Amino acid sequence: MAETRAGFVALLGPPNVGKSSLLNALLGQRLAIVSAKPQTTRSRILGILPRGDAQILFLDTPGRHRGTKALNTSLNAIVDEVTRDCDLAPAEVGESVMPAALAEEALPVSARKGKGLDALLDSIVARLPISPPLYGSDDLTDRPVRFLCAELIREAAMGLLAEELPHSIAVQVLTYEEGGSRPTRIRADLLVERDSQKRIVVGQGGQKIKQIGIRARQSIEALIGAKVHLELFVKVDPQWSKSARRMLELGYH
Ligand SMILES: Nc1nc2c(ncn2[C@@H]2O[C@H](COP(=O)(O)OP(=O)(O)OP(=O)(O)O)[C@@H](O)[C@H]2O)c(=O)[nH]1
Ligand SMILES: [Mg+2]
Repeated sequence: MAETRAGFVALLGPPNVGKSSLLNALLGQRLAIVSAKPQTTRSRILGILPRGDAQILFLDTPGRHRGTKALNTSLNAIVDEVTRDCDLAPAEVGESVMPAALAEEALPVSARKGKGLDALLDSIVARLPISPPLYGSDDLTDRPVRFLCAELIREAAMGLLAEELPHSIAVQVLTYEEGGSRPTRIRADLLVERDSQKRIVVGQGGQKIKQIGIRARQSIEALIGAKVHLELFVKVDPQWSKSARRMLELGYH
């Protein structure tokens, strides 16, 4: 029997350097959300890639950053945990992201142009432990589809809102009902921390939340391959980024 390999490969690095973009490029699928603003990723995102006889288990992580809010502490704890538990991690975490211990060996990659990805994957596979596959052959991630939908809604909001506000936003999917021949019906809360933020997210005459809804619906339809009816509600929840329990409920753990 052919020798199979499988292992966890961490994507580690400072905020906003392109870790999630690289994950998506390597998977050939938009799994992790991306934005031009730092602190986009808020949890460990597993992306499963079969390659020949190997199974690469990528772990996208939040960028390590300073800050003492419960959210920052919890994000850094995720980075520590993944660093400790993975089979391969960057030899040196600097400005660039290198998801493998490639001592002295540097591989130029571009997530945007899709350059260098094959060489990187070959290099990773060669370093994975001998192991049977750890997940099903069709699995893409361990996250439920409603979490991925919540993330796509947050991505749309991050893209359409100015500088500071995105960090105050969280999304919770309330209902997810597959409709058979009818559109999948999704209702979600878009949480902010203050009333003033709610006004900005709703926008004049509800224009901003309408734009967020349209963009998010298109991304979700592309993900699940079905028509979607999306309803968004903007709510003030001053506690979400201060409470560990609340963050767990939101899937940021
Ligand atoms: N030109 C170029 N831009 C890139 C590339 N990869 C990512 N970017 C851009 O860099 C920005 C950050 O990308 P993300 O993938 O969200 O970065 P991240 O490291 O996951 O960020 P955090 O989750 O906030 O730590 C986005 O605007 C991307 O479009 C690349 O290969 N080339
Ligand atoms: Mg990210």
